Amino acid sequence: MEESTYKMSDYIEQIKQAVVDAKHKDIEELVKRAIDEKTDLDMIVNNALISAMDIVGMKFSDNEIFVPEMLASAVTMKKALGIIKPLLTRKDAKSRGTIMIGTVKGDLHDIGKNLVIMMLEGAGFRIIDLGVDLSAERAVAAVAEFKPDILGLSALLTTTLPAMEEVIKILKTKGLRDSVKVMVGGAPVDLKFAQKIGADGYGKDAAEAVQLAKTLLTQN
Ligand code: B1M
Repeated sequence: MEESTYKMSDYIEQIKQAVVDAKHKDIEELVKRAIDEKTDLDMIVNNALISAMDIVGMKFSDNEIFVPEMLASAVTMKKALGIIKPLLTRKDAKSRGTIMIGTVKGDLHDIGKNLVIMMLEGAGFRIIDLGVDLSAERAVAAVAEFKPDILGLSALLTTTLPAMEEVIKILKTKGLRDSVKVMVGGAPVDLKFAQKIGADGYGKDAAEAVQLAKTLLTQN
């Protein structure tokens, strides 16, 4: 018992460090081993991977690392998520509804969005991924074409926050605002901002995004 507890925290620490150090060649093997040893998936995601990106962000703010290193850590994290994704998503369940989701214009950060997608898929939602650098025009055209139940918008840069409001404005202009719920998220987003721009809800993290999506769909 003690040995397995030790092993689990050891794996968490090793995975976290491997992402911080951008050990992209080793990460998949390490994550597979941790999973084989029954390390908790939530702990791998939250305590190892997301914690690692927080450290990377701090190092970047302190000028200890620069964009290439930050990118290499992001690549490493994506490889780790690639191993975890099939274990979180279910293919059997009947769809709870369709969610279209993208990172707004000017913003290339997609790890958080992809994690939110993984959790939503795991909860039984059908996802249409609109990728990154999503212009308001493209988002609104996609809503008109695919008629999702929810449009999810992600932003990681304070400079790209106004792009979320732009999407909502154009939805209104085109008469589509009442046809779709809009949920927003990302590190610089908070509830106050979501309310200010007229979004239907805000998710702090992937777990909250799933809860919010379920709630929004019961309001239909
Ligand atoms: Co960038 N970057 N980055 N970056 N980057 C941040 C965001 C930053 C905080 C780093 C820092 O300074 N400490 C900073 C932003 C400062 C600010 O605006 N206040 C920053 C900067 C400045 C930049 C550049 C401008 C750097 C430069 O070029 N000088 C540049 C911008 C490029 C662009 O987008 N146009 C840039 C580039 C990059 C890379 C490309 C190198 C890489 C991204 C790779 C990729 O995503 N494919 C990168 C990375 C990796 C980061 C950090 C280190 C990590 C982001 C991440 O993946 N976090 C980040 C620092 C940090 O966040 N600590 C930083 C892990 C992820 C799981 O969390 O995305 O927050 P997060 O998602 C969470 C929640 O926010 C929420 O759920 C997720 C899961 O819990 N969530 C939602 C997210 N979307 C949601 C949607 C929802 C609901 C919840 O509903 C729809």
